[in-house]
Amino acid sequence: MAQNIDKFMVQVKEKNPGELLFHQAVREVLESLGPVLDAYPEYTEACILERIVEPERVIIFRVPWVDDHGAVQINRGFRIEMNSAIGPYKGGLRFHPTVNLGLLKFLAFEQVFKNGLTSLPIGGAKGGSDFDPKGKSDLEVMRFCQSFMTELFRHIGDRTDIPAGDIGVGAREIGYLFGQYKRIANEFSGVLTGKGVHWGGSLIRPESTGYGAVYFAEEMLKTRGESIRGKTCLVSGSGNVAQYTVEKINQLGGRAVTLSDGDGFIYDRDGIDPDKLEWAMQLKNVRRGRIREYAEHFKCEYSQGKRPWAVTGAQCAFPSATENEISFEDAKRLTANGVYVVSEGANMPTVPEGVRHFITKKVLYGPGKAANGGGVAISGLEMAQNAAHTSWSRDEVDRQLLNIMVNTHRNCQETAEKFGTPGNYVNGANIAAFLKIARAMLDQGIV
Ligand code: NDP
Ligand code: 2IT
Repeated sequence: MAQNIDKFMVQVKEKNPGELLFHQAVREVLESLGPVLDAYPEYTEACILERIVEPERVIIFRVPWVDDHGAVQINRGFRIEMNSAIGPYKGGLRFHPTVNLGLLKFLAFEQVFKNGLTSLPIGGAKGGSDFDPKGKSDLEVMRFCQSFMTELFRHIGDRTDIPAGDIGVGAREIGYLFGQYKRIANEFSGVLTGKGVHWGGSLIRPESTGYGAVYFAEEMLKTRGESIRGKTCLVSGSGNVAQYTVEKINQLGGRAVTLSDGDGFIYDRDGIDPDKLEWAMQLKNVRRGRIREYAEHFKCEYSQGKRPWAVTGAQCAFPSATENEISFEDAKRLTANGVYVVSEGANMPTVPEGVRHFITKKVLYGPGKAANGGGVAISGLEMAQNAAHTSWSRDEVDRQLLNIMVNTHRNCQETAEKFGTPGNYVNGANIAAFLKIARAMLDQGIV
């Protein structure tokens, strides 16, 4: 199988030159699939692998806008419609200067598998722009979003492709994007998720990714008769996912001690309690400041230019910032310092050598496509509520979120066992998702 993977990867690299993150994501999935392809030769005959790595459609477009000084700015917009075998394209939009075709193809590829694990009828997509919302005024962000949607609107729809948020795209951006869609399409529909709760959004959608990553950790801990209660947790990032990860850790009796952003991290050894978290949310979501200010305000440690993985005394880690933020060295340091639970709120935050290290060390390691699926799952429930012209209570949505995370965990656990690698959630997630999507692709013929 290793030889076959190498051969397959040569083709993937030739067809997608320079897209290193995409190569990394594809290789990781392939490394899980050997036993499945042996058991089901029909998938090889039907070229499912060759098809699953090829986006169904890629849209790239110019996004011109005018800044507050009257200067013309040009960004690039993308939407990768990766796979619609089990439902309409679904996945977030990322606005960040590092956005390019390869980055979004990796995220779209991950999304296909993640969405397959939620049990909901949603295909996979990702999009975004190299636009940086940081340091821009609200009006600049609005003008950018309006220009972006003026092209994107013709490609999306509530039964075709339903974008949502990701890095740099939160409630403010979704509002501006929705406003422009409604204006030019002349329809009020569930074409985006993550909408405001007063105009079609779902309760718990903002909380869902972070809450879900903690629910997933709790399920992994249960397999050893343990829970989050009393555990010390390292959290990276300080955006949407990180904030609600900390909130749920607090609710379940754990203690989160770190938060970070692109500049550095804070270490609050007393714990980021609900009042401090509320302050951090104001800082990041309203004042749009830097995490350094938390350390100044609460008089705790701040490390410039570093990530929180060398902090000692923790048992759990929740990477919730960005891809490849846990290096091999970080992974080794984490386990040496006693961390034995890693639940990924971010997409692909651990480098491949780090993932292998966690698995060898029998860490309870929940890969992003399983552990952070709560966000897109509640997006799926937002679509269901919109389609039925109704809205469910907070408790109802949270109950469904917990249920989905428990089922995702069980599905990954049972699949890993069935295919001979008990406790390996990477294999469990990749195989369970692949089987679901591959079967649907086979049923639908050569498309
Ligand atoms: P936000 O924009 O709300 O927050 C992102 C956080 O990560 C910020 O603290 C940001 O710091 C930090 N960050 C971003 N890029 C980098 C970088 N290159 N290096 C260091 N820090 C960085 O995004 P989200 O919280 O929504 O997303 C975080 C992760 O979770 C991403 O991997 C995303 O794909 C994933 N995810 C998000 C879901 C969602 O529903 N929102 C669902 C599932 C996964 P700074 O302010 O300095 O940029
Ligand atoms: O990575 C992700 O799963 C997201 N950014 C959320 C996607 C969605 O459609 O809610």
